[in-house]
Amino acid sequence: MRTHLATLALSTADRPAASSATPPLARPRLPVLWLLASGLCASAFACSASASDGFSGDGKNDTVLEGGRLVFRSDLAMQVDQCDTDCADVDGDGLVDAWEDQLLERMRPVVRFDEAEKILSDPTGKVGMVARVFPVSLDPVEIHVLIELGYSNDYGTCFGITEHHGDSERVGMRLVALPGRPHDLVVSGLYTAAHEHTPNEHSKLHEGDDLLRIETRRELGGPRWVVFSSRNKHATYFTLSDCESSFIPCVQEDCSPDRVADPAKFDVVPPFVNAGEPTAHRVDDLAVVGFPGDDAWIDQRFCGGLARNNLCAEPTVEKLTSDPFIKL
Ligand SMILES: [Ca+2]
Ligand SMILES: [Ca+2]
Repeated sequence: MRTHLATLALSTADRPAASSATPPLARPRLPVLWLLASGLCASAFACSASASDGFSGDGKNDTVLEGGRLVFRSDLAMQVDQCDTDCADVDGDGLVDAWEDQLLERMRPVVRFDEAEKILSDPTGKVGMVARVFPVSLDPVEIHVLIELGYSNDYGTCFGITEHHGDSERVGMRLVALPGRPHDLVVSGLYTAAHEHTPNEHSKLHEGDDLLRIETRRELGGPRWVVFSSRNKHATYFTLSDCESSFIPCVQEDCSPDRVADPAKFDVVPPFVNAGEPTAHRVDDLAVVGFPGDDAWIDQRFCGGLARNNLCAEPTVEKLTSDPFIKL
């Protein structure tokens, strides 16, 4: 198990390649999971941030819980028209790309696996995130973040008969400005997709007091959101009880490690890429997060970097453009 976690973690080492496939970022990003893989820390979450990762834990580029609500604090300018240096906006959405990347680095969730999750022992197993950060409004500020949780395989239900290449799940975040604090955004909505767009869908939008049920764990000086990935099917749940109380025919949804010596080994912060916007891409080829042959923006089933067939998952572009926070 330890070896394969390292394999997953090492996929983070692809991140420099991701950077080379995209416009240069304003600052280097330390692959957090590389620390885990390299054995420099027993747990990525116990590591101190280095000076090179851009996250000092001193409140300048950080997260904090305020009244139970997750807040992102940055010392970078968010909007291009309020930015003096490192103001690239390749995807043309009015948000400074370096700020977008910083938000993803710090706010993308921990994925917590069940102790029997097959992807952790599959030599070809990969987990990666494909993200989009965009403004719905800049006055007042409302930012939406959509993150595809890409898995190389769905290991199936009903004795494996529905196993297929590629598994395309996702989460979403809605953030709004805090009064008088232009650099700080508070989470006002979270979305967890579970068997999205299927007859067994258990996707949920979390707002208001429901947000207080958020699970976090401390990392780099601040809390990081934890989501629960169901065993082998990878449906995303907000809490352990949400997962294990869901009913799906022929499936017993299990989440979170039970009766293991070190539960932290089942928490993964996958590598990510910021794909940009539908009309101005920052990346197309998802090889940069471990999925060669998959594309962020064309209408193509997601096959997790494995052989293509019609059983592969929903296209990544669907996960990046269908907005769960927009009420029709
Ligand atoms: Ca931008
Ligand atoms: Ca963007």
